[in-house]
Amino acid sequence: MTRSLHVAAAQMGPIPRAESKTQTVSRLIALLEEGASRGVEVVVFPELALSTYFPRWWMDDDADIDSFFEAQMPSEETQPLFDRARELSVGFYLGYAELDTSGPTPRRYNTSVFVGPDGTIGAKYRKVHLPGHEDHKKDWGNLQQLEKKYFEPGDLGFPVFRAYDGILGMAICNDRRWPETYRVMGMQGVELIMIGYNTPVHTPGLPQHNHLQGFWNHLSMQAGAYQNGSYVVGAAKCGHEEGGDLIGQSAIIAPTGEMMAQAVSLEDELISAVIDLDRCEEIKGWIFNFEKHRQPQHYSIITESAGVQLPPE
Ligand code: CDT
Repeated sequence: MTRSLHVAAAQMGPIPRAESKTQTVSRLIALLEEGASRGVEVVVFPELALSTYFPRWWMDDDADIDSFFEAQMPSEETQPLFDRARELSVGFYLGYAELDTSGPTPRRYNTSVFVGPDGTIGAKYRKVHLPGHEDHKKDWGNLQQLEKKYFEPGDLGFPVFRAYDGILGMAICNDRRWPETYRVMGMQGVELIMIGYNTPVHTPGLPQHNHLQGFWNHLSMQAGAYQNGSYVVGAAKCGHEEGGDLIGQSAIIAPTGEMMAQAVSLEDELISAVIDLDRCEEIKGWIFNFEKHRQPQHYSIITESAGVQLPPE
């Protein structure tokens, strides 16, 4: 093994609305410390890891909404996590709600950062694929998916970056269902894709999908890993949270699509595996050798339109 890396997914159980950010950050630090005690070098935390999954609620009051967002990263509350990571020399991926006040109007994004083992932010990603709706579906109660109300689509694309002698990238929750997410990073040579998620078991009106959520979770991440010859680490926030159930099944997936580790609870749980980034080449250099086998002249419909273009009647 020449480019080995010890990676972890730090799954989190439910975060009640009443839990303070300081309490939540102490849970993150406990998971980080467990990782460090095992020799883990990089920990992937969930999407929106600093609060409950607030897009389930319709909120009108700006102060209520702002309470879930971070105008600074690190903030006063999250600084202890950054400090502990630096002391332990452990890097991490952290999902949070970002309030960007750098321009003339404030903007809100569903964001993740990669923080290197030196405790500084090395890369940022803003969620591109926002699920759900922006209208108030009152009869859905606390099972709404109001990401389109609270966030705007990310404006940073799918950047990859060099760290740990490899090429790393990030995605957030719903992004993991889209092959484009993985391919755009695959085209930049990505070797480890870090993904945090909050996925409800139940979508109102579709009870027939409840038992499939776990299947789709792994199906998407395993396919994305294999088809791009990249490791994928997916970290869930899960369990019974504010009246709704979120799936778990955090996973570490090899570039062959094989499952290397999987969470077995719906609580705070750290899973880890030693990966070999050199194994990406088994897939990237053969069956999915893009340079040799891709035929981009036939793929233009993918970037020319978002919607389906039906054939003439
Ligand atoms: N957080 C997030 O993106 N959740 C979505 C729910 C989809 S249901 C409209 C997901 O893809 O898991």
